[in-house]
Parts: sequence; C-alpha cells; structure tokens
Amino acid sequence: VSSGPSNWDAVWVFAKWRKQGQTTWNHATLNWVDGTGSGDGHIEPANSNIASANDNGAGGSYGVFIHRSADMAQATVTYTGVQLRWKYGTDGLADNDLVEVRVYGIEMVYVPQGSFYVGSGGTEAGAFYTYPTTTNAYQITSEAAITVGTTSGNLYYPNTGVPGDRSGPIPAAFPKGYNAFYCMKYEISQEQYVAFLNTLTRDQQDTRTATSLPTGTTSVTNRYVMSNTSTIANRNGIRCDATIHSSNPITFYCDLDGDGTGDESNDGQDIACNWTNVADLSAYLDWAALRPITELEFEKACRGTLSPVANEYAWGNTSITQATGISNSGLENEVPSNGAANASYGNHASVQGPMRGGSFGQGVNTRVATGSSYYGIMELSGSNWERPITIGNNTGRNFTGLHGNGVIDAAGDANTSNWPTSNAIGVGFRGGYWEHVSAVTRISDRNNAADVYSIRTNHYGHRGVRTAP
Ligand SMILES: [Ca+2]
Ligand SMILES: [Ca+2]
Ligand SMILES: [Ca+2]
Repeated sequence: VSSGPSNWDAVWVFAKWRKQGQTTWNHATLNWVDGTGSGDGHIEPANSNIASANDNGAGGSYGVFIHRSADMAQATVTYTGVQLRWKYGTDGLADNDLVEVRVYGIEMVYVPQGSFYVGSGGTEAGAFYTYPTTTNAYQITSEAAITVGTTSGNLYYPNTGVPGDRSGPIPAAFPKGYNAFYCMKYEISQEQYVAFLNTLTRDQQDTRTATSLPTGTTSVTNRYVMSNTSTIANRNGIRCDATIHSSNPITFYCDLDGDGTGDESNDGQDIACNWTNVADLSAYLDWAALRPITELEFEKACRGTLSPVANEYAWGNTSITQATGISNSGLENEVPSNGAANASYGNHASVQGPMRGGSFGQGVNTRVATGSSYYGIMELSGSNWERPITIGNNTGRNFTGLHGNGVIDAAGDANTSNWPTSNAIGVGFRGGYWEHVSAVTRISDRNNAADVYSIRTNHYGHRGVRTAP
C-alpha cells in the first residue's frame, strides 16, 4: 500500500547447498551488483522487486527480499519465473560439480524509515518516557545516540520490574528503529526450526535441542526434543525417530498428533516454536542471515508511526480478547475456537501453548480483529515471549546490528560480533506470552525488558529482523 503504513510484505529468500556425497550444508552467496534484482543478474517477474545488500563486501548477498512493487491489498501474490544468480565460484564450486540445493523463504514485513514513539504515556511497568513527565512518550527521530538520564528531555524509565540500569548512552550504532528494517511477520515456526535443524551437523543438532543426542547415541527415550519429554509438552511437536544413527545428522520432523509419522497436515508445522533459549534463537538467525530485533524496533514494529495510545496492545487499542480454545488443531487453518479472539494470553486451560502464526481474525480483516500491528506483523502481543536486545545493560547497548552470515560455529552457536550468547545477557523480554496476564502483553511493558534467563522453557520464542538494503 502507498498510503497509511506505506509498506509491503516480502519474502526473505536464501539457499543452502552441498556437494554430492557431502553431509555438510553451506550457505549460498548470491550475486550483488547494485542491489536491484535486474542489476544483480536476478530475474524479476512483472510487478515484483528483488532487493539485497552487499553482505560480504565483495559483491555477494546472503539472501534477497522479493516483494510486490505495485499496490495491492488482501490478496494472494503468485510469482513464477523468479531466478536468482548464485556466485557458486565464490562458494568454491566448479561448473561441473553436482550439488543439492535447498531454498528457504521467510515471510517478512517492511517497516519504513520514520520517526516514532517508545512508551505510551500509560502505566506499563518500566515503560519509556521523556524525563521528567511519565505520561509523555519519547520520540525517536534519527539513529543518533540517545542519552538515558534525568535531564529534562532525556529518555528515561522507572525502576519497576527488571527494566535495566537506567544508564546510557544508547550508541549511534545500536539499531533504534528509525531506519527501515524488515521484521518477520510471525514468530519462528516449528517447521522453520526443523528446517534449520535438518541442515546441521550431528554436534550442532545436539547443541540446538534439549534432548541429549551426541555421537554414539542410537536410541532416544525422550523424543520431543525441544521439551525433552516423552509426550508433547505445550504444543511443541518437534521430534525424531526413537532409533537414530550413531553419528550421522538426525532428521527431525513435526508430529503434533503424536502418531510417529512426521509432517502430516495436522502436525503443527505453523505453530510458533517454543522451548527455545537465546542461544537457539541467535543460532537460527545467524543461519538465516537475519539478526535479532532490538526493543526499540519492537515498539516501532507494533505501533508504527502513530501517536501512542496509553497502555495499548500491538493492535493499537486497550481491548484484548483471549483465545479460549483451539479449532483445527495443528492444521494450516488452526484458529481459536472463539472467533472474536485476537491474542493468546492468560493461561487458558484449553490453549496451553502457542498457536499457529496468524491464527486470529476469522473473516474480519481489521487490525484489532487480527491482533496485528500497524504494519500487519502478528502475535507481537501474546503467544511466545520474545527476546529483543535490551537497552537496559551495556551488553545490550553494545549491539551494533550486524547480520548473520548463514554460518554458525562447529558447536552450533551463532558467531556474529556483539550478538547475545548462551548466557542471555543483553537480551530481555517483550510482548508477554500465552500464560501471562494481559498487562504484560502491552507494547510498552518493560517489566522484564532486561531480565536474564538462559534456559529453554515452554513460552520462549523469537523473531528476527534485517536492516533494509
Ligand atoms: Ca503425525
Ligand atoms: Ca509474541
Ligand atoms: Ca555466523
């Protein structure tokens, strides 16, 4: 659309490859000349645009955004004939090498450059305001460094909950949400996490799952590998077979119905992936050549450029309707059993876990009914508890917004400079989750914005972003 949010949805497309006979997957380097699809040798179908960045500094990009280039709303886009030029020589391949290629797509939403507010002027715990008036939200108008403190006009926040050290500055390099970025439309799904696991080495897979699966293990008692339980816990159906090879990579699959056959239509592939820790999330984002979202970008992704509404949820008002059950469980059309629901929160006995990404708003395509943000980003309030980079401690403030390069280390961890690591310092929580009271799911709630938890549990999830090329 060219009015209102003036933005578009896109798909982030990247590829992995391996030579015939290899077990190890590699990230594909795509051609980059000027970042426009045609200039890069890619083929753009009519009414589409292909955009990318010079990620490796040598004319190579780690993926491309493909999006509609003409106005269109509430309809399905289908493109055929997209072609991406791969710099396989750069990746060490010869013309006659035989290779296997896997191509991935992640739904993203474009958040345009522009000024916006953090804090709503409401009563949320630890919320941002313009010192000294707690009812005045703080406006971010550039990517310049921000002073945190108690001089009139500074960004500040009350010491309610675990909001951080109330210190600064927030350096210029810290992504503030003023500049344009792409944000994942949904939380990382179980299918996406399985796709990631299934390109890893056995050692990496062992690190990125809760069940112990080291080389030498040939049978698995607890097969739901993210919760490490023998039965499904809180709707995470990711598992592997009970009998596994002693050293080869394991094939994981979704099996929400628990019948031992993976990736059937009712196996919950589109359910948000819970039972993940910060190191899992960083590794996924590095593998996908994305990066973590910051808590300033989180508020922009929710509120957009609109004036804040005190105590608002991600859809821009203070009214929230709880999902009280699940229909079509695990199917691609999974929905709350009460059609008016727009969020998963409040620990309803008939929900007890995240739901399918985009499951709210049956037949009514308004922002409030669908529980969507200003830009159409889903489940920012409720579902899984998301883990943005905090401005509440030095480790968080030192984040510079580097993107992943598609490659994680041999142990299975992300290895991008200034990213959060397994100790989870520098990361907090935003948006609440399926078990929380509604107040914690508000856009500006910072009750746990600098809280440090490194464990895997049934309500931790995430989404990634990428600075716009
Ligand atoms: Ca199944
Ligand atoms: Ca969420
Ligand atoms: Ca990396």
